[in-house]
Amino acid sequence: MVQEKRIVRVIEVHSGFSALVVDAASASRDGREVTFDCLWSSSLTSSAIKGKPDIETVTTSERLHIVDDVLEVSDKPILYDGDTGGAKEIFAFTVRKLERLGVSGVVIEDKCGLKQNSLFGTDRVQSLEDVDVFCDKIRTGKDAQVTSHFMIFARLEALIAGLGEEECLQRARAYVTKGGADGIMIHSKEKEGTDIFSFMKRWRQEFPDVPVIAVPTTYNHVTEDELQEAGINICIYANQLLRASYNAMLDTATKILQAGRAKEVDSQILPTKKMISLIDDNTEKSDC
Ligand code: SPV
Ligand code: MG
Repeated sequence: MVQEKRIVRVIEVHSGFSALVVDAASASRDGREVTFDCLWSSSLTSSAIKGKPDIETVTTSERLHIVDDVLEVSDKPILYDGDTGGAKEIFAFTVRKLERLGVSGVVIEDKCGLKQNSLFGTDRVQSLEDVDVFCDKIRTGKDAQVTSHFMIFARLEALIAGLGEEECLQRARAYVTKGGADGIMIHSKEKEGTDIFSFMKRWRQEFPDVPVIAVPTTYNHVTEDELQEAGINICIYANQLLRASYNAMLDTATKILQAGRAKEVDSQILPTKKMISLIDDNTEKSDC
């Protein structure tokens, strides 16, 4: 998909059900049909559905159960948010597990210590890993993979940690040339997105072809076309589906409490018939 030279559209899933929602989603934009190309297994939403903080407390086994559920019902490729990847010896096994499950790639971030979600920015301590240690981790993952297709992306947290573009560029160079990363993820929580565009301008001068992922959560006014123009290859909508479901569930729960019955919410929720056929569309097959 990256080689096709158009932006790859990725969205977060956190269950088999959310994967069915993504499969069902399509829209017409500028006269053509658009769908999501790929899925993102987010550490934030995989933690949030368990009511837990995004600090690597949800185990890899728990995370992989979710991915397994997703891949059983969706044919779309999936990228896995590998957090820091843990110790390199453990990351090697994570890579092999992901490959066996059918995951297309993993993104690991260059943080160390107790991982904090990037959207906290510098409100929390964001400690960055030593460059050589992180390169070694990427290299260990690349050596561990069995197929040539699996991709490892190095995620840059320097802008999140407030360390600036120069530090970010130096790290990105090292992760690709020394670590052997297949691509990078550039992350920021600035609202304007200007730091992303500035980084991309310099990055593309040096590395015209190395794939880059962006996660426009805070700079959500930026369009896919603008990201592509800046040289971004993959755009991840990293948490919008779970955030949408919180609002919808809270509203429904509140209205049921107010009315003392469920009739008032009927028009805003999935009809039961649609619900049961969505998760069981084999009626005809089981009839034969
Ligand atoms: C996630 O989706 O878990 C991410 C992206 O890592 S962010 O939450 O912005 O850190
Ligand atoms: Mg994450």
